[in-house]
Order: sequence, then C-alpha cells, then structure tokens
Amino acid sequence: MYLSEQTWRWYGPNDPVGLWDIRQAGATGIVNALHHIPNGEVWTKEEILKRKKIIEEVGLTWSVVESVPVHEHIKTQTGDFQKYIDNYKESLKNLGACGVYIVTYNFMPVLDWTRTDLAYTLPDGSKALRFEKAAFVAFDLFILKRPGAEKDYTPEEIAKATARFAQMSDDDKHLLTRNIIAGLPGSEESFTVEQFQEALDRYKNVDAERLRENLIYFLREICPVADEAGVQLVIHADDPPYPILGLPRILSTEEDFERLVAAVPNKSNGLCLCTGSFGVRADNDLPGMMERLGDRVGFVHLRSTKRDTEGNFYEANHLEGDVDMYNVMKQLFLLQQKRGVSIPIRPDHGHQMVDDLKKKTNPGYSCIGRLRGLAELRGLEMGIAKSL
Ligand code: DNO
Repeated sequence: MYLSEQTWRWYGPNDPVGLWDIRQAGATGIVNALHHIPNGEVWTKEEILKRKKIIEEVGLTWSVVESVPVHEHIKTQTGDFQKYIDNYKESLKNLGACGVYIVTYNFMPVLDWTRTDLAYTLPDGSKALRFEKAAFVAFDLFILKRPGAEKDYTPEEIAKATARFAQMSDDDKHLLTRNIIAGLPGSEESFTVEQFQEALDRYKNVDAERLRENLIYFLREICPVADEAGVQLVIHADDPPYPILGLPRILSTEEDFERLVAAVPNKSNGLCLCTGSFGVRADNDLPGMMERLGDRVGFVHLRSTKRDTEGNFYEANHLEGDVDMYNVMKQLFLLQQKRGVSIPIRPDHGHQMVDDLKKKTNPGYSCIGRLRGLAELRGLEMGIAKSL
C-alpha cells in the first residue's frame, strides 16, 4: 500500500520552527529552499549539499524544493531573461545531481501569495489568514492609486471599498500595505509603494496570453534539462486564483494546467496541487482534478479556505471550510495505488493557536496549527486506507 510522504515546510536555519520540532510532528520529509541565494542566481552543488546535510543530521530527508524562484525578467521576457533561464537550468541540474528531485515554482507576476489580514481572529480565539475584498480594493484605489484601477471594479465594490477605507486608521492602512506588498513568507520580493507600482508597470504589455507564452517558452527550455536530471517541476496555482491589480493570471483552473501540458508534454512538466489556492474558486473540482491530472501531480498542498459571496475568504481548519478534504484524500490515496508511488503532501498553513499565540511566528507557518493540520490529515488518510 502506498501512503503519502508527510512533509513540512521549513524556512531554513532562521525558521523559529526547528528541524527537531518537525521530526516530533511526525513529518519525514522537508520542503525547503535556499532563500539566502538571490533570485536568479545559480544554486551550486556546494550550497545544496550543505543544506541537505543539516536536514539529514536530524534524520529527515530534503524531499521537495519550494521554490526555485522564477525571475521577473523571465516572466516578462525582458532584460537578461535568457541568462536567468540558463541559471535556472544549472540549478535544476545541480539539484538532481545532489538527489533533490521535486522542484516547486510559480509564475505569478510581481507578487507570490496575497492576503490582507494575517491575524483574523476566529470564534475559538485562534488566528487565520484572510483575504478581504473591500480592504484589497481600498488598497488598490486609495493607497496604491493604481492608474485605471477603478475600471476593474463594479460601482458596488468601489462603494464598499470607500466605506471600508473611511473606517481605517493610519495604522490599519500601514498594516494593510505591509501585508500586501512587504512579502509573505516564501515570497522572494518585497517593495515600497513606489517600487510596487513600477513592478506592476512592467506588465503593461503583458496580457494573459503573452504571459502564458512566456511560461511555455520557459518550460520548453527547462523541461528537457529537468527530464535529463530526473527532476520533476511542479507549478503552484495562483493565490488567489484570479487576476488582481490588473495583472494577468494563468494558473487558476484545471484548464490552465491542461493547456500547459498540451504545449509542453515533457514528463517533468508537473503540478503542485494546492487545494487551498485552487479551492478559492467554486468552479474548481478538487477531487476531480486529483483524479484527472493525477499523472502529473508531484506534490500536494492540503489546506482549506472558506469563501463567501463577496469575494472574501479565510483559511479554515484543514478538515473544514469549502474543500472536500475527504474526497481529495480518497482520490490521492487511489492515485498513489494506481501509480505505485508515495506522493509528498504537506499541511499548508495553519492557524496561530495555543502557545504560538504568544510567539512571533511566520504568518501561516507557526508550529502548532500545522501540527494539528498534519495530525488530522494523516488520520484521515489512514482511515481511508484501512477502509478501502
Ligand atoms: C504560500 C506558498 C507559496 C508557494 C509558491 C510556490 O504559502 O504556498 O508561497 O510556495 O507560490 O512557488
């Protein structure tokens, strides 16, 4: 019987959650990146092996890279993009040569994941990450003052954002701005408001089709190298899975991923099925995606969100919210039996809760909430495995 490989994201030696904590949580695999290497530079074998050793000394395995970041020049095909693609190839070769075989990346313009509130208090007193539409629109219209932004919203959305903005104190505005542009854990960029607008401006001539072409170009370049190195590339979904701030988005649905595979059928062209990101859209059928895209699924982020009808969502407990976690897990279990492999999963994000409420933690990546998530997910998987 094939059960998933339980993994845990570790941000490296500066992460307040240490490798021994992770081992005690019961995970066996580590999801890690060399965050100290600037975006675009080669990950050398020496640096990879140094990190691998630290992980292995604790009896854990470096199973997945999350992420080798994709330079903005590659996404816009400007400047030195060809050099950055060559560097990316080098990093993939080096990772494969050092025995690290799964590489997560995303192709979201400018920002990685986006939330407005990093400490949304739930009825039980724990804190969750949240995306609040009115606050986000208020940031766009009244703080960033993006030229032409009002064209992207309905009069009703603008009215709600105006009222929301009127209620905000200076501290609220500052915090909202920081939450959106100062870089959430794992994103490789952070900006001032001015720099942020400049970064958005670089996409003036890049619409969704152009961005998709640039991604396909990138994959046609790197997939043959990954195939050769035995590396599986897994693209992460857009989070949230729709266009924001006038930027194009191209990995928000099942069809988006199918288009990539049709254009670049190489074996290494895979998916990180993130139930939290895809799950924000009611039209994404997550268990069905696990089943239909299964051959390409190389890594799974398990997380649930709870959305409302106004475009807001918050991160729910792993077995609650809108994601049908039972059927996602059931399809994952069946997929592993069909393919005869263990697929790495990780509890993606967790609530700040219990003792962690008194600590400074990485938003979404505190210890105890993820411990709860992993424990619930592993119990669910075992229950399914034993009953099928
Ligand atoms: C957030 C993460 C993302 C993810 C990247 C993958 O918690 O899921 O930052 O790592 O998008 O490249």
